[in-house]
Amino acid sequence: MEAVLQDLYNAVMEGQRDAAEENVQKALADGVPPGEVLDAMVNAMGEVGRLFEEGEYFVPEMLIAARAMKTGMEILKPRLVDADIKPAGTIVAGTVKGDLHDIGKNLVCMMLEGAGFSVVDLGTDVSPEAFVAAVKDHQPDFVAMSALLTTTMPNMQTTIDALQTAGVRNSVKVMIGGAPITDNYAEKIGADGYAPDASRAVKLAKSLI
Ligand code: B1M
Repeated sequence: MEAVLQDLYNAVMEGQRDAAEENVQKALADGVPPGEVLDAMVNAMGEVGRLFEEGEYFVPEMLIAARAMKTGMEILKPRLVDADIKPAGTIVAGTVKGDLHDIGKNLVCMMLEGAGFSVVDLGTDVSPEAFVAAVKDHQPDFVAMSALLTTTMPNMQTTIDALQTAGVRNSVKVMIGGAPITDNYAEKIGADGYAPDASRAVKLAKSLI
C-alpha cells in the first residue's frame, strides 16, 4: 500500500479526524484513484469492526473512527461521484415512531457508510408513513430500523405492515436492531435480519445484498 494510504488507514483506525482529512487531500493531490482512497478507509473501518467484536475496541473508539472516516468522506465524496463509483447499496434508516434514542442508530449508520453503503438517515421518531415515503423516494436496497424501548418495538411490525400495504415490502430487505431486539423477534415480525451491534449490521447488510 502507498505510504499515504497507510497513513490514512492508521488515521481512521485511531480516530484522528485531522489526519484523515489531510491524508485524503494528499492522496488525491498525488493522483491516487478515489476508489483506492475509499478502499483504505473502508478497510480501516472493517478492522475497527473486527476489533470491536473481539472486545479490543469499545463504542467510543468505534465512534471516533467512524467520525474520522466521515470527515475523510466529505472530501472524497465529490471525487467518487466524478469517478462514477457506485455505493455498495442504499439504506434508508431510522429509529421507529415514539422512540428518541439515536446513539446506536447513528453508530450503525456510520459503520454502514464506512463499509461503502449510501445511507439516508431519517432520524428518530420515524413514522411508518415516513419510512414508506422514503422507500418510494430513494428506492433503497434496505430499510434499517432501530428501537430501544419495549413500547416502541411493535412499531417495527407496523412499519413492515405499512411497507406491505404500500406494495414496496418486496423491493427492500428489512434489517432491525436495538437493545431489546432479538433474532426471534425479527423472525416473528417478518424482518429479513437482526444485528446485535453496528459491526454485525454491516456483515448482515453485506450478506443480504
Ligand atoms: Co433511554 N431507556 N429512555 N434515554 N436509555 C433505555 C433504553 C433503558 C433500557 C434504560 C433503563 O431503564 N435501564 C430504558 C428502556 C426500558 C425498556 O423499554 N425496557 C429507557 C427508558 C425507559 C427511557 C425513557 C422512557 C425514560 C423516561 O423518560 N422515563 C425515555 C424515552 C424517550 C423516548 O425515546 N421517547 C428515555 C430517554 C433517554 C434519553 C433521551 C435520556 C437518552 C437518549 C439520548 C439519545 O439517544 N440521543 C437515553 C439513553 C442514553 C438510554 C441508555 C442509557 C443508553 C442507550 C444508548 O445510547 N446505548 C439506555 C440504557 C442502556 O441501553 N444501557 C436507555 C449505547 C448505544 C451504542 O447502544 O442503542 O443499544 P444501543 O445500540 C447498539 C445496538 O443495540 C445495535 O447497534 C448499536 C451499536 O452497537 N443497534 C442496531 C441499535 N440500533 C440498531 C439498528 C440496526 C442494527 C443494530 O439495524 C439493522
